[in-house]
Order: sequence, then structure tokens, then C-alpha cells
Amino acid sequence: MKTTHIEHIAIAVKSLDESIPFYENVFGLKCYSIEEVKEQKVKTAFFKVGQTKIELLEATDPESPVGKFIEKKGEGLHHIAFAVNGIENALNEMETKGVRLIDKKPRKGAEGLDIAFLHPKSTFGVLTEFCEKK
Ligand code: CMX
Repeated sequence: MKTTHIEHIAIAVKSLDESIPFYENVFGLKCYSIEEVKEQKVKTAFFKVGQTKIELLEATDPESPVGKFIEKKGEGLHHIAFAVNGIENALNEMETKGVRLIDKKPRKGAEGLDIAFLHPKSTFGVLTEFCEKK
């Protein structure tokens, strides 16, 4: 498996309307895209820092993964996403190595990327995503 870089770091927030101005006015970053990912019941906002993106996540439903996360843990770091070459092979390799997969097959995520999640219980407590731009 070939991991090329950190594609994004995702932060769960209660409100994009509150957090976007903070990232722009306090950290001096520019939000270049806001996108709803209906399947994940989430609204996303993206910022670029070099090659890596910051993704802010606001739940559109309290029963969604991000809604439940905020209810349980509050706002904060939600997941880290690695860009990989050959996402299907990477998932097969993870399964062979005993890593618990949330997604056995890649699906479409924000920005049209193929994405798949690994369960935080088998990655030292960090929800981990693989991404590939096809
Ligand atoms: N990071 C670390 N641990 C997490 C976590 C996260 N983001 N979300 C949940 N957990 C922990 C829970 O705290 C819980 O731990 P304990 O049992 O020690 O309390 C454990 O994982 C299982 O949690 P759960 O409540 O039983 O299960 P959930 O129904 O909350 O599901 C998870 C957890 C990770 C399987 C689910 O959130 C998921 O499928 N995530 C992948 C999809 C996703 O996160 N989508 C949103 C982002 C989409 C995008 O970026 O486009």
C-alpha cells in the first residue's frame, strides 16, 4: 500500500457559520468550498494549508456520525484522512492485517473522492479515512 500524504484533517463543529469566520479571521485561511454530503448527513467546509486540507464538519442530523460524536465528546478532532494509491487494495491489505473496516468498499465523499473509513477501535482511537482521487 502507498500512502502519499495527509489529504485532510477533519474537525467536528456545532456550526459552520461560527467556525468558518474563526478559521478565516483568526487563522487567516480561506474557505474555498462548502459542500453538503447527504449520504453522511454532514455539511463540510474546506481550507487548504499547503498540501493538506482542513475539513470542518457540521451534522445535518443529530443521529448522524458527526451528530452523535458531538453529543458524546463535544466539538473537536474527528478524523484524519490519508491519500492512498489504490484504495481497494489498501482496504484489502488492512483487512488481511486485522484492521476493522467501516467501509469494505470505497464510496463517494466530498470533492468527488473515493473514500473509506477504518474503525477507531482498531486504529488507536483515531477514526481514519483513506481517500483516492480517481
Ligand atoms: N474518533 C474516535 N473515536 C470515535 C469517533 C471518532 N470520530 N466516533 C466514535 N468513536 C468511538 C466512540 O466514542 C465509541 O467508543 P467507546 O465505545 O469507547 O465509547 C466507539 O467509537 C464506537 O462508537 P459507537 O457510539 O458505538 O458507534 P457510533 O455509532 O458512534 O459509530 C463510527 C462510530 C466511527 C463507527 C461512525 O461514526 C462511523 O461510521 N464513522 C464513519 C463515517 C463518518 O464519520 N462520517 C462523517 C464524516 C464524513 C465526511 O468526512 O465526509
